[in-house]
Amino acid sequence: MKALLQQAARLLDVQRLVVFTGAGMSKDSGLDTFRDADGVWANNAPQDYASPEGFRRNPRKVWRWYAQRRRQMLEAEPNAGHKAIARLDALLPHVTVITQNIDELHQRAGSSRVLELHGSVHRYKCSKNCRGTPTLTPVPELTQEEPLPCPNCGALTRPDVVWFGEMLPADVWEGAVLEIAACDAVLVVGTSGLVEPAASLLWRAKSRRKALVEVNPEPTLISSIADVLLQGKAGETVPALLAALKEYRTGLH
Ligand code: BJW
Repeated sequence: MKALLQQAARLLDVQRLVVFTGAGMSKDSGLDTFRDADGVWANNAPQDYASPEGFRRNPRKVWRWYAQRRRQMLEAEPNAGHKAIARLDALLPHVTVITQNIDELHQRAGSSRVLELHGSVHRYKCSKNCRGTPTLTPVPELTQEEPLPCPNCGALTRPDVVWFGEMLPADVWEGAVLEIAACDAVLVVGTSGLVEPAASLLWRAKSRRKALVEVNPEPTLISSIADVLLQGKAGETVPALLAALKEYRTGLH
């Protein structure tokens, strides 16, 4: 593992780094992934809880499910992996986190540039997209069990997250594409790489010859294009990688 960490550190000592994360990033904070055996989809069908059709069929059920997950996410703390990623801001000139997660744990750990591809559980919006809903909402309102009406048009509100069949927020997507084009290397942590168009960013990076380092306990679809696979948990392996990067930089001076 030491040699792999050193190899990864050499690849990540760059001017512009993208850190691309998925649900495995927050597993060591006690939050479930989606597709692992004990994951979110094991007991909850995605078409019922993460699709516009599911919300139309039973808005109350979906709202309650997100209220419960929101509480879990509020109670969770950033793990050592989130904190190590935040510390990269002080080590490298330009670090952008592109996350599929909706838990805001990167922001709470202190990362300064975070692009949320799939939104945030801590915001809500009008289900009819009338654009009258505030984007930032006080937490007490969001922990309530019944769907709130949109203050602008009266339609039901919904979590500001991206469900299957929905477009990603255009400004965030464009920002992510630009960051991938401009970066020198990508650190990928805790994603299966199964969900599009998010995963296509990694293939785009590869086709532009960016270095790719992956952290995951299991090989994934992305492992085939990674220059280095660090097989391990985010909460342990990312801090070890940060230490290796610091050591590598010290050796250079
Ligand atoms: C650890 C660990 C530890 C464990 N440490 N690691 C092209 C081809 C095929 C399908 C499509 C395609 N283009 C679009 C689609 C359809 C669809 C899609 O991708 N489907 C696939 C599943 C087949 N995509 C969409 O619908 C997207 N929209 C779209 O494409 O719009 C354009 C369009 C519109 C209309 C018509 C057609 C096209 C939207 C996708 C939205 C995804 N939303 C969700 C829910 C968000 C809200 C919520 O949280 O409730 O986002 S689904 C879920 O998956 C969530 C995640 O962000 C996302 C990715 O999952 P992630 O993070 O990778 O988690 P897992 O569980 O898959 O993996 C966890 C990993 O962690 C594993 O590898 C573990 O080993 C690892 N791990 N412990 C580190 N301790």
